[in-house]
Amino acid sequence: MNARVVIVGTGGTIAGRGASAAHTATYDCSVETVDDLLDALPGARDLADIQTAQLFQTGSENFGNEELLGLARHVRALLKRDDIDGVVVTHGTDTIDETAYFLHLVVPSAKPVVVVGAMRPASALSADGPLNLYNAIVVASSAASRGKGTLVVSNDEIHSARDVVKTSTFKQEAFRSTFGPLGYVVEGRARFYRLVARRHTVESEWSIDTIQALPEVAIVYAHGGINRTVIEHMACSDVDAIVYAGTGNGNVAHELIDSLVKARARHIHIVRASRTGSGIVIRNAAQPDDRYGWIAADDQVPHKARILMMVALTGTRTTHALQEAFVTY
Ligand code: DAS
Repeated sequence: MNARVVIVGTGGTIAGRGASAAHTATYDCSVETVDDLLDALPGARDLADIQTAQLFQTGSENFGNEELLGLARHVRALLKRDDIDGVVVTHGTDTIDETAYFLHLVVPSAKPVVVVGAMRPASALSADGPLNLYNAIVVASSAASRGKGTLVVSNDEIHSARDVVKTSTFKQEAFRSTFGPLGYVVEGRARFYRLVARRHTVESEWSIDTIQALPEVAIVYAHGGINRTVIEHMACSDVDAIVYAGTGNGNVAHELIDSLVKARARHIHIVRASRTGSGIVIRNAAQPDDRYGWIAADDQVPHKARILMMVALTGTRTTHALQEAFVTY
């Protein structure tokens, strides 16, 4: 019996259309519906019994907390059904790594959830969307994908939502996982070679079933000559936490330390991450985190540290428990 898969459309370049086939980087985003994409995909209906749902139709740069919550609730409701075996989400690539990580943390199901996008619009020469979508259906239909957390499929690779990051504005090989992809999809077959060790989905302590709203977590990007006013403004706002995308090992310029310490005294959590894009931010190394009550982001890039922090703050406000989240997930 074929697997029963629902494809949830949210827009993005995968649903984009350009003025001509030569327009690979300038186009209207989020034009084609998920049914249009499926109808244009030869052999897709042989892979699985497919249903579709158009949840949003927007570029992923427009995703806010309401979209994250709405999508997670929708996916969760689908996966609770006995007549659904897996879900594919078509999504813009700009924030696909954030959305996938959110689903990975809050949707407590072992059934496969595969998030897929494209770097070229559907109308372009050598559009990557059709094969990416085909491969995503393959992965969502495969029993081998169960229990592996939310997956991102792109360019023949299967990435864990925990690790994957978008690293290029235009290249088809735009996605990278520090420790490599979990596997490949080749000629209609998902092949897995490794697993992530960190907790997710059914082992996660958080669930979209109980999350009503998400806290406000902002990111400040470090640069030479940075001025403290941005931190001081944030400290007077409604933010619950600041992820500081520091230089190197999450280093904080002398100019900012006092402002960040004062923000923490106002119950705003401070997470030290790194703007380098890879590596570990080590606790109490570059800064005395214990003394300041700050959190080190381990190996999460700033925009994914923000997702984890938002989710973790729904369950706890203690620095110790929040720090534990960064070494557990
Ligand atoms: N407009 C962007 C987005 O929706 C680009 C893309 O999908 O690749 O994320």
